Amino acid sequence: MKKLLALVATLTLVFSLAACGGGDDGEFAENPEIVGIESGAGIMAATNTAIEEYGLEMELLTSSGPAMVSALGDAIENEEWIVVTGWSPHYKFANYDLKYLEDSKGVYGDVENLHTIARSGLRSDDPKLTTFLEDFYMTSNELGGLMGDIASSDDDTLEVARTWASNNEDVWSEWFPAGGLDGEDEEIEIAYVNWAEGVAMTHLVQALLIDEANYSVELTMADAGPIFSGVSDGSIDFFLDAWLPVTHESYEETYGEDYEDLGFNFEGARIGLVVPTYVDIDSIAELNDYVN
Ligand code: PBE
Repeated sequence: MKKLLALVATLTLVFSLAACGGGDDGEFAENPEIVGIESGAGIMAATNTAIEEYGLEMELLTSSGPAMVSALGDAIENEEWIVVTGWSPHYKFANYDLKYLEDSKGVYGDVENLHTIARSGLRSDDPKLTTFLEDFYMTSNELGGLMGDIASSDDDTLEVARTWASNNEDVWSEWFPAGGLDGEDEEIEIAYVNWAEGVAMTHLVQALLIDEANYSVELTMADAGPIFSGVSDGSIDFFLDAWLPVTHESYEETYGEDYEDLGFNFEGARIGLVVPTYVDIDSIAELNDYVN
């Protein structure tokens, strides 16, 4: 009986191996989809282009940044194959062993920067705040540390940002103009999308503007489209998470004349399709070989 079971097991193994590379039972058979995020994200548009350009037989699932990370975590726990729309900076690379799939067609562009964009009137209304925002800049280690603290804590995000700020005064003190910044209780509207890097940067700036500069700060979470349009029509003061020149190119084309780009706050960002390292392929072009 044992021998028979062993034989069956061996045959099953042989058949499953044979199935890889185009059989009916590909490794993505359970999940023949790319786990995406919010529909307004540039990476979603890029992924639809990738599906066309590479002729991928996979659906793109619309979800959210946090839901994508939890789908990734669940799949990794079960060692299942999964492919997600991924980007860096992001704490998922610190928590899991992941890799970008090679993009030989260059659909996802090259490395890019995160920019701060502000409503056109902000500079004349509040030149010192504008200078602060121009000087706001984080290195990969700084932002990665803050994002990691937020991801691993159950505390309120603003409180985590406050704690980070109190431990990193040398980082942020340089952003304040000589003579300091006093908002005199002025109300500032900041918008952000539920993307980990933007959540982190936005709550840090909120903490600093409240605690160190006497502003009253309103945060609004929204999708990227309404945010770009809000910064253009002046209902939002600024947004810290504009990915340029590639990911948010279409928003820049539509709204770029109507807001002020205050320059980059982070260098070396990247988007693409991301898989756990145990997923045995290296490129987007290979995906179809493992779909049933
Ligand atoms: N992201 C994170 C965004 C920009 C920030 C890569 C998911 C996007 O694709 O629009």
